Amino acid sequence: MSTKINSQPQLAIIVAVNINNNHDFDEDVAEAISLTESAGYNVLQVITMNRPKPDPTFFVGKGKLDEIKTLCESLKPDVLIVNHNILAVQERNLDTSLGGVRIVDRTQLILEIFASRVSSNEGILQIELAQQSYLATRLVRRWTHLERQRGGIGLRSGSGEKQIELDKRQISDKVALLKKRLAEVVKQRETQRKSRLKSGINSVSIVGYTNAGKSTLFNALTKAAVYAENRLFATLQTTTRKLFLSPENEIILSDTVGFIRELPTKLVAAFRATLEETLYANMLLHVVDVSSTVKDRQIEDVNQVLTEIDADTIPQLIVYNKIDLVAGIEPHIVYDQDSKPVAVYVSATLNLGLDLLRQAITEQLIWIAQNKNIMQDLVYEPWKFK
Ligand SMILES: Nc1nc2c(ncn2[C@@H]2O[C@H](COP(=O)(O)OP(=O)(O)OP(=O)(O)O)[C@@H](O)[C@H]2O)c(=O)[nH]1
Ligand SMILES: [Mg+2]
Repeated sequence: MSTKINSQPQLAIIVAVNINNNHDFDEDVAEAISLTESAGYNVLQVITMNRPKPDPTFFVGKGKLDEIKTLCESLKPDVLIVNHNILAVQERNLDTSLGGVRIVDRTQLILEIFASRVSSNEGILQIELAQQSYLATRLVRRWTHLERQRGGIGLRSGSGEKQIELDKRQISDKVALLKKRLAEVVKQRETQRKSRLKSGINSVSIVGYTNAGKSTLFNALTKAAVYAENRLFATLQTTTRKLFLSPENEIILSDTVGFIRELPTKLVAAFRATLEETLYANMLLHVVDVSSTVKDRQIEDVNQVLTEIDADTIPQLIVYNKIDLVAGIEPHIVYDQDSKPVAVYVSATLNLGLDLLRQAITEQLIWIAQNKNIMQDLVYEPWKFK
C-alpha cells in the first residue's frame, strides 16, 4: 500500500453493482461519486455491473474481478470503494486478490466522511465508538493480512487467533469507556432539555436526506450561521435556536445530521445521542429536495431511519425545498382533508415561501394541541427508548 502526502487527494476506483435491475441505479452511482468526493478522494473510474445477487465470495463476479484487477494495476488507485455494505469475508477475499489496494465499503466510507467532518467532543466520541464497533467485526481480516505480510507459516497456527482475542478485548474495553463518556454528555443535554420542556415551548426538529437543504433552511429561518455546503453530511451535530413564528409564538428549532440510504445500523446507534433531539420534538420538518428524481425513495429512506430510532410517530410537515430548480412550482401549503397542513413548497436560498412555512408550522402545532386526544396514542414515549 502506498503512502501519500496528506495534501494530495487519494485516488479511488468505485465499484457499483446493479443488483436485481434496480431502476434508480444511475442515481445510486451519482450518490456513490458524491460520497467518495465528500470523503476527499479523486474518482479515477466507476466500474458498474449487473448481477441478480452479490457473489458470496467476492461480492462481484469472477470476470469482473479480473477486470478490476487489471484496472488497479494500470491506474494504481489508493482505494477501491465498493458502494455496498459487504461482508468481512468478501472484503478479505477482495483484499487478497487485489493485493494491496485498500478496500473501503459503504459503511467505512460514511465513517470516513464523518471522521473528517466531526468537530464537537460528542461527535468525536460517537465516531470513535462507531469505528471501534465496526473494527471489531473486521479483525479477522486485519490479522490474516498481517500474517501474510510476515510470511510466517508457523504464525498461522494460533498466534493470530490469540492476538484477535486480545484485540477484541481491548476494543470492547474501549467501547465500554466511550459509551460511558457518551452517556455523561447525553445526561448533560437531558438536563438542558428538561428545563426547556418545563418552559412549555414547542420543539421542532429539521430532518431529511443529506444535502436536502436543512441547514440552509435553518439559517434562513433563524438567521444562524450553520455550515451548509454542497457535500454529503455537511452537518454532524445538532444546533438549536429559538425561532419566533409570530411575535406571540416561539418554538425551539433544531438542525440535525442528514440521513442516507442504507445508513448502517451501527452508525444510527452511534448517532443516537445526536438524533435524540429529534425524539423529543413535538413535530418534525421533513425537508425534501423537490428537484431530486428520487425524492420519493429519499422520503422512504428518511422514514425508515426515523422508524429505527422510534421517531416515526412524531407528526411531520413535509417541506419541499429547492422549488427554484423546478419550473412551474410556486410557494404554497398543502392541507389534508382535516385541514391540517401536511406540506409546504419553499426555496431556502431564495427565501421563497418562508412566511408560508412559519404559518404552516403554527397551524400544525395548533392542530396537534387541539387533537391531543387523537395524538395521545401516537405520540412517542421517550422513556421506552433504551
Ligand atoms: N437551488 C437551491 N439550492 C439549495 C436550496 N437550499 C439549499 N440549497 C443547496 O443545497 C446544498 C446543501 O445544502 P445544506 O443546507 O448543506 O443541506 P443539508 O440538508 O443541511 O445537508 P447535510 O447537512 O449534509 O445533511 C447547498 O449547496 C445549498 O446551497 C434551495 O432552496 N435552492
Ligand atoms: Mg446540514
